Amino acid sequence: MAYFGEDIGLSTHYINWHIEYPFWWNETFGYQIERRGENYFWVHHQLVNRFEAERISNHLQKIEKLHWERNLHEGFDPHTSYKNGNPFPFRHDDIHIEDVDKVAEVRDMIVMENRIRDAIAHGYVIDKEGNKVDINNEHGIDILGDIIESCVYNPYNEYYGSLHNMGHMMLGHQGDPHAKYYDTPSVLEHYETALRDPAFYKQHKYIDDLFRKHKDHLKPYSREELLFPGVAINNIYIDGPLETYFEDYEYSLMNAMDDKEEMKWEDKMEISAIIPRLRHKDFSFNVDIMNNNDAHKLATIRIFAWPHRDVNGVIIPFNEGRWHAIELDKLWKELAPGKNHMVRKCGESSVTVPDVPSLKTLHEQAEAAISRGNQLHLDEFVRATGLPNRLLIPKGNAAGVEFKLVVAVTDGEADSLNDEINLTTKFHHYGHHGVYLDKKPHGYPLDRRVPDERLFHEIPNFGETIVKVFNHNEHIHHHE
Ligand SMILES: [Cu+2]
Repeated sequence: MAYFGEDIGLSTHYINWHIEYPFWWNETFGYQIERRGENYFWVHHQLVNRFEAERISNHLQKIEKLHWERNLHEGFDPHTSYKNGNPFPFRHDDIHIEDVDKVAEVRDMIVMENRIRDAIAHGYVIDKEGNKVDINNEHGIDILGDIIESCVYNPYNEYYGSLHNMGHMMLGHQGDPHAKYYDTPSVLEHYETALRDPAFYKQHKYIDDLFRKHKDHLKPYSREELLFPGVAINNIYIDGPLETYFEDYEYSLMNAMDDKEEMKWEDKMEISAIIPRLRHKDFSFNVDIMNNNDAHKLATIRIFAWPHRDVNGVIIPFNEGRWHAIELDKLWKELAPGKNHMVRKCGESSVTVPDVPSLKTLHEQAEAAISRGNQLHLDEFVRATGLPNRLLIPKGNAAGVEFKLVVAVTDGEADSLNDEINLTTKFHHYGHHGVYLDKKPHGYPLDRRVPDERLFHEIPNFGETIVKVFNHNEHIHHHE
């Protein structure tokens, strides 16, 4: 499973998301970030779901969520040190979670958790002035996210604390809670490295569970809300293999080298690392959509998948699976009257981005552009918050891992925030400068509980099929 947590592109996604959505952001910086708390929920929800899908691919049980009063089974040694030579703290297996000096007591964490659980059960939070703020609505997840992380938008920081940020510090220092040997921040306290520690996924599964409790309080979507009149999906299929493989990837480390005067590097000396990373072969999503209206219709097309079976081969029920869905793509498409055939290439997925080139590559491209008198084009790297496209589909395995692929075609006119997105092909998945372009909640229409799955099967503008993802232990080596 290290290929997932140690993937440089995945950590780049995570840090870029945090740069776009800093927890310390407030209006004095120029704009308000819309749906900040919901976005926080969604980015972590997707990481947890993707991690679980990778675990199933590797025949592993699902993640056990964190429990403050139980032992933490997974240890972690980051094998990493700071520039001044101080090592990052490590943690043994099976430790009993303890109070951490200058951070918090275990009891504090439990109290914070219980206050949040109370708020969810009541359906409201309390702000600093003692007012009740209703959260049993579409925007409640925003307030809950602000409270759990917590960010500056937290309505009552002193009361609800900071379950997530403080939790990271608590877990990160369990190897040495009284700072006898280490007083350096742990991997969990840096966005660049947090995804490496398995405790990250345990803590986020625990937080995800709180969000689910809240979402389960909301009224399920009705047939009327879900229908897109006159529009039907006739067929869904994948063109090309759903197959992953590993490749060796050479990454220049020149930007990480000590460049102090006394370090005399030979000219043209190069240092790089070769790391295996996951990729997938090319495929495309194909959807036949019928538009029985006389007019053109703008449609939002939402593509999700979840593991069809658990690690024991038991089919995951619809209402459970939909919570574990990974988002594969979201796009807008103009439907002509009559039959429409949509082909969407895997590389176009709006939830993903290309890998950022190394500093060395950027340097070379810049030099080349200057010598030719050209502009340097880096447009494809502008929307940096997405997941690496290489990780669009989970690894799968030799026998093939079954996924339920769900496509929902909804009314684009009603869903989109402005006309601009209808024209642009570049959709900023996590919003752009604080504005989020899709009016529907993240994960719609699978974000709320589905008491009777027949409703979903009967909606003509929704469709589903089963696909298999393979990995035949193929590894493309770097050396000849
Ligand atoms: Cu976190």
